Amino acid sequence: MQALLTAAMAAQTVLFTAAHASPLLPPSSARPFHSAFVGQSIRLPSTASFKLPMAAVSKPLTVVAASKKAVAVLKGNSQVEGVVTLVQEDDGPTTVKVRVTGLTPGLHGFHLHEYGDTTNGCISTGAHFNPNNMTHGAPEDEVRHAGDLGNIVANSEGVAEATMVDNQIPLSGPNSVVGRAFVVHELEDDLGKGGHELSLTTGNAGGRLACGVVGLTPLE
Ligand SMILES: [Cu+2]
Ligand SMILES: [Zn+2]
Repeated sequence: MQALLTAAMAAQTVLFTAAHASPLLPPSSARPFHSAFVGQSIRLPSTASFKLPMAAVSKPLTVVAASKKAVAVLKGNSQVEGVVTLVQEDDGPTTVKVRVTGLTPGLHGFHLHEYGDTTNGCISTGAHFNPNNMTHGAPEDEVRHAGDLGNIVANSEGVAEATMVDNQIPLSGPNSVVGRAFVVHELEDDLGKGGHELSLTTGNAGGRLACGVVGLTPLE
């Protein structure tokens, strides 16, 4: 027992002195050799390593600022409700995922309206978002409102699910749709081709069943 303790203490002393002694000894002998090398080799990497951190810093900042995600929770004066999520990478198209429940089976007009104002229900969200002064159309038409996203289709359970990719509803810039509102309608949007007096303004899609304001949400 005594022997073990002494051995352990001795081992500790050896480690201790070794840790202290070794850093002290080599520098005094190595210094004259190293200083000449270190002085020269540091100059080249120092300019290179100055550029690298700057590139590494500016790149992630650009990526973080360019990716945007938003959500709209749709509600109204009926059983109809839903959630819409929007994601945009850089200046690319916006991917819109929609899930609405409580609908009658079939087609329902689905648009982005100009205002995120629901003080008087979905009526106060205004007309279709139309920054380029166009007439109403289908999402794939050249001539359309930016907010024209066509129809969503409800199944026999009254559930409509859709994924849309669109170039006219960005989440940043002058035509950003953040702060505007999605509206789901009572009737089918005729996409401007119904011949009704409302076809070229609203697609004659009828009443507004539910709406929700687009707001930014964390990227996850
Ligand atoms: Cu609408
Ligand atoms: Zn429209």
